[in-house]
Amino acid sequence: MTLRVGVIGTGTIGRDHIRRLTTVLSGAAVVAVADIDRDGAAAAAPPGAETFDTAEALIRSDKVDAAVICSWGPAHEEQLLAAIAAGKPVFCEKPLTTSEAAALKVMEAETAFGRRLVQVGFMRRFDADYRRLKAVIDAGELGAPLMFHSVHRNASVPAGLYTSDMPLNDTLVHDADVSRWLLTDEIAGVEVRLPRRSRQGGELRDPHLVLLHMRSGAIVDVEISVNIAYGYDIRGEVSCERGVAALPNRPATVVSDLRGIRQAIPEDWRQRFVEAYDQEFREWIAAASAGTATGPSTWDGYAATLVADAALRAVSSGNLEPVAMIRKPELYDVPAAKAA
Ligand code: NAD
Ligand code: ISE
Repeated sequence: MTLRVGVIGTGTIGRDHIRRLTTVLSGAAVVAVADIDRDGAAAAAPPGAETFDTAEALIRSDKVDAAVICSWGPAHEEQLLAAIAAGKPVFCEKPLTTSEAAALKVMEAETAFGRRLVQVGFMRRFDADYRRLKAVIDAGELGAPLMFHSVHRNASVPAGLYTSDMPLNDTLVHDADVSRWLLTDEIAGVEVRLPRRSRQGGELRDPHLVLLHMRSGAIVDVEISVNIAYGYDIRGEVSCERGVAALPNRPATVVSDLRGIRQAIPEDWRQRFVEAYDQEFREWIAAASAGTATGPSTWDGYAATLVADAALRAVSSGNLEPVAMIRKPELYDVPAAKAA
């Protein structure tokens, strides 16, 4: 059976996901697209796919079995609620929502439905290097994880569109999610320090040094630099009681010439995580074809939203801001070892 997918939001990542669903992966076909920019949607539609005027019409259509949401964060809530109301599996790019209240609404709707329908786009959980790192920590030979050093560097972000809150509510959410997943822990509080401002981004607040205080007492330090010019550089190292485990340097051809010896660095997230996005969608297609969702859940999206909110409060207060989660609904109580 081929899963008939409708893609909402045909901007940068929407088009990249259409490409992978259409030309890389099997088991799915993009049969519908929608975007507030209708012409953009029509241009991105693969042959034979219908262009809808609204996301809601696409979700309700009998031609569509499952939806992929790649619109801007503030639009996710309404689109997720529409997919849950239609009982259709939905992949939603991060962030799940842009407010705690919205995340709770989505969670209430999904728990009332009674079956998981939502997978959130935290693709690092599908990256082979991160999966191997987690396997080492989970094996326990190195003892308990004490510190995680996470580095998240973007070569550049779109001037004007990417605002000063976004390093925390758009970019940090990946580090927050991967910290909870890698350490099998929850984030209890957030501190933010603002180093000297980089002149690369004009008035943009950048870089940030974020401290995530985990419930276990472990501490995660995160460097967020979004205009570092040289490339997209993601690093991670976990210090445990009896050793250290780190992401490897990415393999890249070694070029030797008049300028010396060098290796290319990925330009952006599309290059660095290409295999992770492919695997993320392989697993989504399998679950959605069975009418459900696995992998990062609404609960995980809610957790990341709370961390982003706390980080933004920490910028204003200069204090350690607490993260208070509601009790986890049973629907999301997957044994840690099974969670992607
Ligand atoms: P983009 O601006 O390139 O594209 C967003 C598209 O959504 C635009 O075409 C816009 O017209 C459309 N849109 C906005 N509101 C809409 C609505 N109500 N209905 C239909 N279409 C609507 O942005 P992007 O970089 O493609 O990011 C899209 C989403 O993907 C964001 O949530 C972003 O955080 C996320 N993202 C995730 C990753 C990742 O690594 N997982 C990487 C990039 C972006
Ligand atoms: C973008 O939306 C992503 O999700 C990327 O993975 C991240 O590195 C970037 O900073 C975000 O803007």
